[in-house]
Amino acid sequence: MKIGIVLYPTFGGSGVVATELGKALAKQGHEVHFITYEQPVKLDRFYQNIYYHEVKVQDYPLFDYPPYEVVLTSKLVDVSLYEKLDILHVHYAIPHASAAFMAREILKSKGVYIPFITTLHGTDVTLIGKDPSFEPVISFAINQSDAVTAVSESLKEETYKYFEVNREINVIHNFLCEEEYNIPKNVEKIKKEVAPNGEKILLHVSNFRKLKRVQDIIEIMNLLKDKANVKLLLVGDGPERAKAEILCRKYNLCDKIKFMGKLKDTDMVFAISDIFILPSEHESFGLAALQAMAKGKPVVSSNIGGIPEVNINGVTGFTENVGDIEAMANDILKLVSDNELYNRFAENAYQKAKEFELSRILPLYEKLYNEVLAKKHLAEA
Ligand code: GMT
Repeated sequence: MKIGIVLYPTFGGSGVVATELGKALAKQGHEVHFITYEQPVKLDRFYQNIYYHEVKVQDYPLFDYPPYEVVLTSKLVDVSLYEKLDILHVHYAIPHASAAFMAREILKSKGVYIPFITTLHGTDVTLIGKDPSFEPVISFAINQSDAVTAVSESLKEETYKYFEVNREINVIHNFLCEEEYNIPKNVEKIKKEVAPNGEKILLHVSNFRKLKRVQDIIEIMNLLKDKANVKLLLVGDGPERAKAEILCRKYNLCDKIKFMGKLKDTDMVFAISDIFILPSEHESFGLAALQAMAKGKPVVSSNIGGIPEVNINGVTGFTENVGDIEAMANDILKLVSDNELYNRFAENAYQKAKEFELSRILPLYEKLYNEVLAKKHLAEA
Protein backbone atom coordinates (compact mmCIF):
# COMPACT_ATOMS: atom_id res chain seq x y z
CA MET A 1 0.00 0.00 0.00
CA LYS A 2 1.15 3.57 -0.63
CA ILE A 3 0.16 5.74 2.29
CA GLY A 4 0.44 9.53 2.68
CA ILE A 5 0.66 10.66 6.32
CA VAL A 6 -0.03 14.27 7.28
CA LEU A 7 1.02 15.37 10.76
CA TYR A 8 2.36 18.12 12.98
CA PRO A 9 6.08 17.35 12.94
CA THR A 10 6.84 18.58 16.48
CA PHE A 11 7.61 16.88 19.81
CA GLY A 12 3.86 16.61 20.58
CA GLY A 13 2.39 13.15 21.11
CA SER A 14 0.34 13.27 17.92
CA GLY A 15 3.42 13.92 15.77
CA VAL A 16 5.35 11.14 17.49
CA VAL A 17 2.50 8.64 17.16
CA ALA A 18 2.00 9.51 13.47
CA THR A 19 5.71 9.23 12.72
CA GLU A 20 6.15 5.94 14.55
CA LEU A 21 3.04 4.58 12.82
CA GLY A 22 4.55 5.50 9.44
CA LYS A 23 7.87 3.90 10.37
CA ALA A 24 6.12 0.71 11.47
CA LEU A 25 4.04 0.59 8.27
CA ALA A 26 7.20 1.06 6.19
CA LYS A 27 8.80 -1.87 8.03
CA GLN A 28 5.77 -3.96 7.03
CA GLY A 29 6.62 -3.17 3.40
CA HIS A 30 4.19 -0.32 2.78
CA GLU A 31 5.47 2.82 1.08
CA VAL A 32 4.99 5.81 3.37
CA HIS A 33 5.03 9.48 2.35
CA PHE A 34 5.13 12.03 5.17
CA ILE A 35 3.71 15.38 4.14
CA THR A 36 4.25 18.33 6.49
CA TYR A 37 6.07 21.64 6.91
CA GLU A 38 9.19 20.37 8.68
CA GLN A 39 11.13 17.14 9.05
CA PRO A 40 9.26 15.20 11.79
CA VAL A 41 11.43 15.01 14.94
CA LYS A 42 11.34 11.23 15.02
CA LEU A 43 12.30 10.94 11.36
CA ASP A 44 15.94 11.74 11.80
CA ARG A 45 17.69 9.47 9.31
CA PHE A 46 17.24 7.29 6.24
CA TYR A 47 14.49 4.71 6.49
CA GLN A 48 13.64 2.24 3.77
CA ASN A 49 10.23 2.86 2.12
CA ILE A 50 9.87 6.30 3.67
CA TYR A 51 9.72 9.63 1.84
CA TYR A 52 9.29 13.12 3.17
CA HIS A 53 7.59 15.94 1.24
CA GLU A 54 7.98 19.42 2.68
CA VAL A 55 5.11 21.90 2.49
CA LYS A 56 6.74 25.28 1.89
CA VAL A 57 4.63 28.39 2.33
CA GLN A 58 6.05 31.41 0.48
CA ASP A 59 5.88 34.74 2.23
CA TYR A 60 3.98 37.15 -0.06
CA PRO A 61 3.67 40.77 1.09
CA LEU A 62 -0.02 40.60 0.11
CA PHE A 63 -0.85 37.98 2.73
CA ASP A 64 -0.95 38.83 6.42
CA TYR A 65 -1.63 35.14 6.97
CA PRO A 66 0.17 32.87 4.49
CA PRO A 67 -2.35 30.22 3.36
CA TYR A 68 -0.78 27.00 4.75
CA GLU A 69 -3.91 24.94 4.19
CA VAL A 70 -4.01 25.81 0.49
CA VAL A 71 -0.34 24.98 0.00
CA LEU A 72 -0.82 21.71 1.90
CA THR A 73 -3.84 20.86 -0.28
CA SER A 74 -1.82 21.43 -3.45
CA LYS A 75 0.96 19.26 -2.06
CA LEU A 76 -1.51 16.49 -1.21
CA VAL A 77 -2.87 16.58 -4.76
CA ASP A 78 0.61 16.56 -6.23
CA VAL A 79 2.00 13.75 -4.05
CA SER A 80 -1.17 11.65 -4.39
CA LEU A 81 -1.06 11.86 -8.18
CA TYR A 82 2.63 11.50 -8.85
CA GLU A 83 3.50 9.00 -6.12
CA LYS A 84 0.27 7.11 -6.92
CA LEU A 85 -0.88 7.01 -3.30
CA ASP A 86 -3.67 4.65 -2.30
CA ILE A 87 -4.76 6.44 0.84
CA LEU A 88 -4.14 9.52 2.99
CA HIS A 89 -4.03 9.36 6.78
CA VAL A 90 -4.23 12.78 8.41
CA HIS A 91 -3.55 13.41 12.09
CA TYR A 92 -5.61 16.29 13.50
CA ALA A 93 -8.87 17.55 12.09
CA ILE A 94 -7.73 21.08 11.39
CA PRO A 95 -6.36 21.96 9.03
CA HIS A 96 -5.31 18.49 7.91
CA ALA A 97 -8.71 16.85 7.43
CA SER A 98 -10.18 19.87 5.68
CA ALA A 99 -7.12 20.04 3.39
CA ALA A 100 -7.45 16.31 2.67
CA PHE A 101 -11.13 16.78 1.84
CA MET A 102 -10.30 19.56 -0.61
CA ALA A 103 -7.50 17.46 -2.14
CA ARG A 104 -9.87 14.50 -2.52
CA GLU A 105 -12.37 16.69 -4.37
CA ILE A 106 -9.70 18.11 -6.69
CA LEU A 107 -8.42 14.60 -7.41
CA LYS A 108 -11.99 13.43 -8.08
CA SER A 109 -12.26 16.10 -10.77
CA LYS A 110 -9.20 14.47 -12.35
CA GLY A 111 -10.82 11.04 -12.23
CA VAL A 112 -8.87 9.74 -9.22
CA TYR A 113 -10.36 8.88 -5.81
CA ILE A 114 -7.94 8.98 -2.88
CA PRO A 115 -9.75 8.22 0.39
CA PHE A 116 -8.61 9.86 3.62
CA ILE A 117 -8.67 8.74 7.23
CA THR A 118 -8.70 11.31 10.02
CA THR A 119 -7.22 10.56 13.43
CA LEU A 120 -8.40 12.84 16.23
CA HIS A 121 -5.80 13.44 18.92
CA GLY A 122 -7.49 15.75 21.34
CA THR A 123 -6.66 19.39 21.23
CA ASP A 124 -8.36 19.66 17.84
CA VAL A 125 -11.60 18.46 19.37
CA THR A 126 -11.61 19.36 23.02
CA LEU A 127 -10.12 22.82 23.00
CA ILE A 128 -10.13 24.29 19.56
CA GLY A 129 -13.39 22.47 18.99
CA LYS A 130 -15.01 24.41 21.78
CA ASP A 131 -14.31 27.60 19.84
CA PRO A 132 -17.56 27.77 17.88
CA SER A 133 -15.89 29.47 14.92
CA PHE A 134 -14.15 26.20 14.00
CA GLU A 135 -17.12 23.92 14.58
CA PRO A 136 -18.60 23.87 11.06
CA VAL A 137 -15.26 23.10 9.43
CA ILE A 138 -14.30 20.39 11.92
CA SER A 139 -17.73 18.72 11.85
CA PHE A 140 -17.76 18.78 8.06
CA ALA A 141 -14.21 17.41 7.72
CA ILE A 142 -14.93 14.62 10.22
CA ASN A 143 -18.19 13.68 8.49
CA GLN A 144 -16.57 13.71 5.08
CA SER A 145 -13.59 11.53 6.05
CA ASP A 146 -13.62 8.01 4.64
CA ALA A 147 -12.91 6.77 8.18
CA VAL A 148 -12.26 8.46 11.52
CA THR A 149 -10.32 7.25 14.52
CA ALA A 150 -9.99 8.73 18.01
CA VAL A 151 -7.15 7.91 20.40
CA SER A 152 -9.51 7.16 23.33
CA GLU A 153 -13.13 6.33 24.12
CA SER A 154 -13.34 9.60 25.98
CA LEU A 155 -12.27 11.58 22.91
CA LYS A 156 -14.80 9.74 20.79
CA GLU A 157 -17.57 10.68 23.23
CA GLU A 158 -16.41 14.30 23.35
CA THR A 159 -16.41 14.48 19.56
CA TYR A 160 -20.05 13.39 19.49
CA LYS A 161 -20.82 15.87 22.25
CA TYR A 162 -19.23 18.96 20.72
CA PHE A 163 -19.69 18.41 17.00
CA GLU A 164 -22.48 17.71 14.58
CA VAL A 165 -20.97 14.36 13.83
CA ASN A 166 -23.21 11.59 12.59
CA ARG A 167 -20.78 8.90 11.52
CA GLU A 168 -18.86 6.04 13.07
CA ILE A 169 -15.66 6.82 14.97
CA ASN A 170 -13.24 3.94 15.62
CA VAL A 171 -11.24 4.07 18.80
CA ILE A 172 -7.64 3.07 18.17
CA HIS A 173 -5.59 3.84 21.24
CA ASN A 174 -2.11 5.30 21.04
CA PHE A 175 0.80 2.90 21.18
CA LEU A 176 4.46 2.63 22.09
CA CYS A 177 7.25 0.98 20.16
CA GLU A 178 8.87 -2.15 21.58
CA GLU A 179 12.10 -0.44 22.61
CA GLU A 180 10.24 1.98 24.85
CA TYR A 181 9.66 -0.91 27.27
CA ASN A 182 13.39 -1.52 27.66
CA ILE A 183 15.45 -0.19 30.54
CA PRO A 184 18.61 1.48 29.21
CA LYS A 185 22.07 0.67 30.53
CA ASN A 186 23.59 2.80 33.33
CA VAL A 187 20.22 3.64 34.88
CA GLU A 188 21.41 3.04 38.43
CA LYS A 189 24.55 5.12 37.91
CA ILE A 190 22.64 8.06 36.47
CA LYS A 191 19.91 7.77 39.08
CA LYS A 192 22.57 8.07 41.75
CA GLU A 193 23.99 11.17 40.13
CA VAL A 194 20.56 12.81 39.96
CA ALA A 195 19.44 11.69 43.43
CA PRO A 196 22.64 11.14 45.46
CA ASN A 197 20.80 11.02 48.79
CA GLY A 198 18.41 8.27 47.80
CA GLU A 199 15.63 10.71 46.95
CA LYS A 200 12.64 9.27 45.06
CA ILE A 201 12.50 10.90 41.64
CA LEU A 202 9.20 12.41 40.56
CA LEU A 203 8.87 13.22 36.87
CA HIS A 204 6.67 15.34 34.64
CA VAL A 205 7.11 15.67 30.88
CA SER A 206 4.97 18.04 28.81
CA ASN A 207 4.87 21.11 26.64
CA PHE A 208 4.05 23.28 29.69
CA ARG A 209 0.79 24.52 28.25
CA LYS A 210 -1.66 25.95 30.78
CA LEU A 211 -3.86 22.85 30.64
CA LYS A 212 -0.94 20.73 31.92
CA ARG A 213 -1.18 22.54 35.32
CA VAL A 214 2.56 22.41 35.96
CA GLN A 215 2.08 24.81 38.88
CA ASP A 216 0.02 22.13 40.64
CA ILE A 217 3.12 19.97 40.62
CA ILE A 218 5.15 22.70 42.33
CA GLU A 219 2.34 23.03 44.91
CA ILE A 220 2.47 19.26 45.44
CA MET A 221 6.23 19.49 46.00
CA ASN A 222 5.63 22.23 48.54
CA LEU A 223 3.17 19.99 50.40
CA LEU A 224 5.69 17.15 50.35
CA LYS A 225 8.81 19.11 51.26
CA ASP A 226 8.94 18.21 54.96
CA LYS A 227 7.28 14.81 54.57
CA ALA A 228 9.13 12.93 51.85
CA ASN A 229 12.64 12.64 50.48
CA VAL A 230 11.73 13.48 46.88
CA LYS A 231 13.20 15.30 43.94
CA LEU A 232 11.30 16.54 40.89
CA LEU A 233 12.45 16.56 37.27
CA LEU A 234 10.44 18.78 34.92
CA VAL A 235 11.12 17.99 31.29
CA GLY A 236 9.89 20.16 28.42
CA ASP A 237 9.24 23.81 27.89
CA GLY A 238 6.33 26.08 27.07
CA PRO A 239 4.25 29.07 28.08
CA GLU A 240 3.86 28.20 31.79
CA ARG A 241 7.51 27.43 32.54
CA ALA A 242 8.43 30.92 33.78
CA LYS A 243 5.49 30.98 36.23
CA ALA A 244 6.45 27.54 37.51
CA GLU A 245 10.06 28.69 38.04
CA ILE A 246 8.88 31.75 39.99
CA LEU A 247 6.68 29.56 42.21
CA CYS A 248 9.56 27.22 42.78
CA ARG A 249 11.78 30.11 43.97
CA LYS A 250 8.98 31.49 46.14
CA TYR A 251 8.71 28.17 47.99
CA ASN A 252 12.47 27.81 48.20
CA LEU A 253 12.34 24.52 46.36
CA CYS A 254 15.04 25.13 43.77
CA ASP A 255 17.38 22.47 45.17
CA LYS A 256 14.60 19.86 44.89
CA ILE A 257 13.25 20.77 41.45
CA LYS A 258 15.22 20.62 38.22
CA PHE A 259 13.92 22.22 35.04
CA MET A 260 15.56 20.14 32.34
CA GLY A 261 14.10 21.93 29.28
CA LYS A 262 13.26 20.07 26.09
CA LEU A 263 14.98 16.71 25.67
CA LYS A 264 15.05 15.00 22.28
CA ASP A 265 15.45 11.65 23.96
CA THR A 266 13.42 11.11 27.12
CA ASP A 267 14.17 7.41 27.51
CA MET A 268 16.63 7.85 30.36
CA VAL A 269 14.51 10.29 32.40
CA PHE A 270 11.58 7.88 32.30
CA ALA A 271 13.89 5.04 33.33
CA ILE A 272 15.49 6.82 36.32
CA SER A 273 12.20 8.20 37.65
CA ASP A 274 10.07 6.57 40.36
CA ILE A 275 6.66 8.21 39.87
CA PHE A 276 5.16 10.13 36.95
CA ILE A 277 2.85 13.09 37.62
CA LEU A 278 0.20 14.28 35.14
CA PRO A 279 -2.29 16.71 36.72
CA SER A 280 -3.73 17.99 33.38
CA GLU A 281 -7.12 19.65 33.21
CA HIS A 282 -7.61 17.99 29.88
CA GLU A 283 -5.91 15.06 28.22
CA SER A 284 -7.41 12.91 25.52
CA PHE A 285 -4.96 10.09 26.20
CA GLY A 286 -1.76 11.02 28.06
CA LEU A 287 1.02 9.45 26.03
CA ALA A 288 3.71 10.60 28.47
CA ALA A 289 2.00 8.67 31.29
CA LEU A 290 2.04 5.57 29.11
CA GLN A 291 5.76 6.06 28.40
CA ALA A 292 6.41 6.11 32.14
CA MET A 293 4.27 3.02 32.69
CA ALA A 294 6.20 1.16 30.00
CA LYS A 295 9.23 1.60 32.22
CA GLY A 296 7.25 0.26 35.17
CA LYS A 297 6.54 3.60 36.87
CA PRO A 298 3.27 4.24 38.71
CA VAL A 299 1.40 7.39 37.70
CA VAL A 300 -0.33 10.00 39.85
CA SER A 301 -2.67 11.93 37.58
CA SER A 302 -5.96 13.71 37.22
CA ASN A 303 -8.98 11.60 36.33
CA ILE A 304 -9.91 13.61 33.26
CA GLY A 305 -10.49 12.72 29.59
CA GLY A 306 -8.79 9.55 28.39
CA ILE A 307 -6.29 9.31 31.27
CA PRO A 308 -8.33 6.69 33.19
CA GLU A 309 -8.19 4.43 30.11
CA VAL A 310 -4.43 4.32 30.64
CA ASN A 311 -3.78 4.94 34.35
CA ILE A 312 -6.13 2.74 36.36
CA ASN A 313 -6.93 4.21 39.77
CA GLY A 314 -5.69 1.98 42.60
CA VAL A 315 -4.00 -0.39 40.17
CA THR A 316 -1.33 1.33 38.06
CA GLY A 317 -1.31 4.53 40.10
CA PHE A 318 -3.87 6.99 41.39
CA THR A 319 -6.26 9.36 39.61
CA GLU A 320 -7.72 12.40 41.37
CA ASN A 321 -9.99 15.33 40.53
CA VAL A 322 -8.31 18.12 38.60
CA GLY A 323 -6.62 20.54 41.02
CA ASP A 324 -6.82 18.25 44.07
CA ILE A 325 -3.18 18.75 45.00
CA GLU A 326 -3.65 17.45 48.57
CA ALA A 327 -4.94 14.11 47.30
CA MET A 328 -2.13 13.87 44.75
CA ALA A 329 0.49 14.69 47.39
CA ASN A 330 -1.04 11.99 49.62
CA ASP A 331 -0.92 9.46 46.80
CA ILE A 332 2.76 10.17 46.29
CA LEU A 333 3.38 9.84 50.03
CA LYS A 334 1.68 6.44 50.01
CA LEU A 335 3.78 5.26 47.09
CA VAL A 336 7.12 6.44 48.47
CA SER A 337 6.49 5.09 51.95
CA ASP A 338 5.11 1.64 51.11
CA ASN A 339 7.47 -0.58 49.13
CA GLU A 340 4.98 -3.39 48.69
CA LEU A 341 2.36 -1.00 47.27
CA TYR A 342 4.94 0.67 45.06
CA ASN A 343 6.23 -2.60 43.58
CA ARG A 344 2.73 -3.90 42.96
CA PHE A 345 1.67 -0.71 41.17
CA ALA A 346 4.94 -0.65 39.20
CA GLU A 347 4.34 -4.19 37.90
CA ASN A 348 0.68 -3.39 37.13
CA ALA A 349 1.74 -0.23 35.29
CA TYR A 350 4.15 -2.21 33.13
CA GLN A 351 1.54 -4.90 32.38
CA LYS A 352 -1.10 -2.30 31.52
CA ALA A 353 1.36 -0.49 29.23
CA LYS A 354 1.96 -3.78 27.40
CA GLU A 355 -1.66 -3.59 26.18
CA PHE A 356 -0.63 -0.57 24.12
CA GLU A 357 2.35 -2.13 22.40
CA LEU A 358 2.74 -1.31 18.70
CA SER A 359 2.34 -4.96 17.68
CA ARG A 360 -1.23 -4.88 19.03
CA ILE A 361 -2.23 -1.52 17.58
CA LEU A 362 -0.61 -1.60 14.12
CA PRO A 363 -2.92 -4.36 12.77
CA LEU A 364 -5.93 -2.22 13.74
CA TYR A 365 -4.74 0.59 11.47
CA GLU A 366 -3.87 -1.81 8.65
CA LYS A 367 -7.32 -3.40 8.95
CA LEU A 368 -8.95 0.00 8.73
CA TYR A 369 -6.89 0.98 5.66
CA ASN A 370 -7.94 -2.26 3.97
CA GLU A 371 -11.61 -1.71 4.82
CA VAL A 372 -11.52 1.81 3.39
CA LEU A 373 -9.77 0.63 0.23
CA ALA A 374 -12.20 -2.27 -0.17
CA LYS A 375 -15.13 0.20 0.00
CA LYS A 376 -13.42 2.37 -2.60
CA HIS A 377 -12.93 -0.58 -4.95
CA LEU A 378 -16.52 -1.67 -4.44
CA ALA A 379 -17.73 1.83 -5.37
CA GLU A 380 -15.52 1.81 -8.47
CA ALA A 381 -16.75 -1.62 -9.63
O1 GMT B 1 -0.93 17.51 24.89
C1 GMT B 1 -0.50 18.30 24.07
O2 GMT B 1 -0.42 19.48 24.30
C2 GMT B 1 0.01 17.81 22.73
C3 GMT B 1 -1.06 17.08 21.95
C4 GMT B 1 -0.49 16.69 20.59
O3 GMT B 1 -0.96 17.22 19.62
O4 GMT B 1 0.38 15.85 20.53
O5 GMT B 1 -1.43 15.90 22.63
C5 GMT B 1 -2.66 15.30 22.31
O6 GMT B 1 -2.41 14.13 21.54
C6 GMT B 1 -1.63 13.13 22.22
C7 GMT B 1 -1.39 11.98 21.25
O7 GMT B 1 -2.58 11.40 20.83
C8 GMT B 1 -2.36 12.68 23.48
O8 GMT B 1 -1.58 11.71 24.18
C9 GMT B 1 -2.60 13.89 24.40
O9 GMT B 1 -3.37 13.48 25.51
C10 GMT B 1 -3.35 14.97 23.63
N1 GMT B 1 -3.40 16.20 24.43
C11 GMT B 1 -4.53 16.68 24.92
O10 GMT B 1 -5.61 16.13 24.79
C12 GMT B 1 -4.40 17.92 25.73
